[in-house]
Amino acid sequence: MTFTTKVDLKVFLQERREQIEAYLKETLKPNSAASRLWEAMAYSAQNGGKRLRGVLTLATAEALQPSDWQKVLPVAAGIECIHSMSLVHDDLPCMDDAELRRGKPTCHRAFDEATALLAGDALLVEGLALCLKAEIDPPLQNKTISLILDAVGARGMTGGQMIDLFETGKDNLTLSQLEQMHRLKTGALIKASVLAGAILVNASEAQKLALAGYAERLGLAFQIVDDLLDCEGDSAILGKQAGQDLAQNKCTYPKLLGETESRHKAEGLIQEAKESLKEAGIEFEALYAIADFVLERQS
Ligand code: GRG
Repeated sequence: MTFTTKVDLKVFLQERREQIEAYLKETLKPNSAASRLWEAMAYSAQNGGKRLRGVLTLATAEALQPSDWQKVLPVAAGIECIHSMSLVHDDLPCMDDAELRRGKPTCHRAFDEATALLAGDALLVEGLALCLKAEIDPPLQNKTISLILDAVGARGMTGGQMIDLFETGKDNLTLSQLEQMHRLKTGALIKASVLAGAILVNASEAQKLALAGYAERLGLAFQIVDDLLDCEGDSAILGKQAGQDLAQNKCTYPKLLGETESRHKAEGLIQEAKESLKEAGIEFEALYAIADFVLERQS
């Protein structure tokens, strides 16, 4: 697939997002038992969002296996459920106590705290169940699930969140500690999204290595841009309240490096991410275009 303009990427992203949305809509249909729980799950998982992680899974699979990538759709949707869970829990009063998410009241504000907690729990389980639905050889599926579990648990996102909650307010993180926290909190799931797409289509070790290099840099750049948007972004476009990092005295890239240097760092990482693909002969343009999107995004 060749993208000649940014419009092409927009169309690609839109199509892939719509495929994920349609899959989620079918899966998170209201259920008569515990209907309030299903409503809260659908409210939190079907409410927009860029679908970056799911699109990365699809694009990676398509890059390596252009004819048969659609079989990974359940995993892409599952990863988006897991990501939505992390946002619901992150927004809870005991964590970031956020009012807005994706332009709407957060789950606990729209429903209540207990419902939001349970909706997050159920989205996690539903997401993992979806990851088992792809029609893929069981050994590849097992590897994928194990990768995702590692990325989400104490060795990944949950560990990173713990460090964020209990360390970053202390104003004493070094750059490498900040980076380590974000590798876990944000980077691990982004990396797993890419590698899941690769494993599910039986990528070679060399391809997986190159894609890991791509995804690690992409994840870090994504977080730096996230920190910059919190400083410079517009709450209406962000769909959440800007300026929260400062209000909560969080340690961020702009705080440690300044805004200009932080942007340079993100640009350098995106360049390296693309080189990692190029060196391995992975030429699928969507992966390059997604890297640019991560840098240029406004929300
Ligand atoms: C219960 C196993 C378990 C884990 C929960 C709460 C938590 C542990 C982790 C929080 C992780 C977190 C919220 C990281 C922030 C990542 C981040 C920058 C999210 C924003 O992602 P976008 O911009 O969001 O892709 P959209 O809305 O576009 O999907």
